[in-house]
Amino acid sequence: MKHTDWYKDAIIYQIYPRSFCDSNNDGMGDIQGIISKIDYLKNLGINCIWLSPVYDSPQEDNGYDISDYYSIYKPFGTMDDLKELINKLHENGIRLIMDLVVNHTSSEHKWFKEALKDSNSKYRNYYYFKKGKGKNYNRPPNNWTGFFGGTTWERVGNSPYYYLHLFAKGQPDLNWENEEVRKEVKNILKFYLDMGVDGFRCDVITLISKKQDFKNRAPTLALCGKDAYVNGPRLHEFLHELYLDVYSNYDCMTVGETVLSTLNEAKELTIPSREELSMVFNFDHTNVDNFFGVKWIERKFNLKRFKKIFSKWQNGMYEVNGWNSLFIENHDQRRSPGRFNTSLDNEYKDISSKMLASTYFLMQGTPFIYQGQELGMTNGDFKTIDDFKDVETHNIDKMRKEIPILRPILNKSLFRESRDNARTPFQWDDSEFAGFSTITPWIQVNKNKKEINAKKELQDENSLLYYYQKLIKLRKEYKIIKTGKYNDLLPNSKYIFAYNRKENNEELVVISNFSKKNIKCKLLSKYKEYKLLLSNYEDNDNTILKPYETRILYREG
Ligand code: ISL
Repeated sequence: MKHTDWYKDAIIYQIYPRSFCDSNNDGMGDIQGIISKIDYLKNLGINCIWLSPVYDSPQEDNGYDISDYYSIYKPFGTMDDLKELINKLHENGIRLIMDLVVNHTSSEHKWFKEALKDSNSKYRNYYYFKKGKGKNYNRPPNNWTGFFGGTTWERVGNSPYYYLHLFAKGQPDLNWENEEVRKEVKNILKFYLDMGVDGFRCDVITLISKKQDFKNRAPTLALCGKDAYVNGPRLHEFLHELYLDVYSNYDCMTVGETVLSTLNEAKELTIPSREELSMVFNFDHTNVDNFFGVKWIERKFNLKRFKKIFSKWQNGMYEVNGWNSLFIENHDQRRSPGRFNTSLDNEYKDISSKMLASTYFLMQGTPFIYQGQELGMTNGDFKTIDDFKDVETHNIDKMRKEIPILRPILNKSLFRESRDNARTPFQWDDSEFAGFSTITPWIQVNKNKKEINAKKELQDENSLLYYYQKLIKLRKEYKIIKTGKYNDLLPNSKYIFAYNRKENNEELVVISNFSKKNIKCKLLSKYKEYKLLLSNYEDNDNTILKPYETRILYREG
């Protein structure tokens, strides 16, 4: 099978299955629900789906804790449902990539259960078990801290041993040093590729290789020990091995969730000749409004900083023929309306969302749309901590209660940053449960379902939904969006994000006003002869950009 780069033409829609569509009315989304919405997806124009985990799981982290890689979580459906989904998507020209979560398993996975039961079992070496320190081993093996707050070590009963978990307690880390573990991963990959899956979104893939010293690291405010477990010494070797033994035999793609990678590290992961990953997710731009990459510590949005990040990644990847993914939302981020200087006011909400959409969608890379983003869905309206379901939110709430110095910061950011903001049920219509289900869903429906829902937007030709449809059409029609060189046209402007994509004499220009003011812009007269491909306003002036105005302009070579 020839390994091609179809992913460069992909427009990927992320589905978070719990919250997309509930076909059997048990309050939780499922695979048949997705099948029932294929026409909606086709109409939007996307040609690939990233499906967040549907494998069997106790759901401590909504499926990112897998207890059996070879079966489907019952409330989501069966393996036959998954096969039906793949076939029906393929019949409609839509590919499917699965979420590959292999940095850790669930603590309910049979490997881990065996490892706990018998310290001589071969499965003990599938994970990291280390002796604690101090009298009675009552201190963890080292001072590393994890992604959901607190130590990365959980003691096994009263034994001297602790196991490593970079995420929740129920997510023990796999030991990739062990060749048997890598064989298991390859078998999982082959199983799904043979079934017809087109690739994988590789969860926290940059964490799979750990420095083996397991020593203390200098204390830090954010993640302590990250130099020991991010981009570890054997990361490239492991990924290349997967490529040679599995990926190269299929026409598939991989996108790595490369948390905490620098541009140079990410380049190495995606340069095609190195045969590791097809592309990467970097989070520099979603960290623009926090300090130290810690979302709980808010930082004022700054457009110049935002633009600088994009220039760096666009140009950096272009130079080495690497490949970016383009996104502004996912299941771990809060919703974008009201973020990145966009507006939540009725008057400008859709206009500014269209502006943000044009700006990120036409860069070089593969664009992703997270379910509901195309409607302008907003953060949930949670009132008390009990309204939240997310394990991270509850862990951080615990820290807030236990560590007084963190309280003022977390009081401000906990509700705003909770991942559940992006996980409320998809708003299909304005009925009681937003057409997602006929009974109370697993997490509350957003009150604004009356104003924001798919049914309404499908009837309004000026909706955000149709704007995304138009952007997708542009990407399919203008090859320069795939190949042209990126160039920031106004790096010093505080209000305008303007860039072009150039190849020979052909040029595509995107000009966006990230403010609520009318802004004078000299570029408008410079490009006045260019063809206007799309804008969020009907009349465009030659000198002034209206509030949140965006224009996409084009000149043939
Ligand atoms: O959401 C985050 C913290 O607020 C991120 O740091 C996130 O934990 C990180 O991007 C890794 O995310 C992925 O792996 C996690 C899972 O909980 C996330 O949903 C997934 O996207 C563990 O599998």
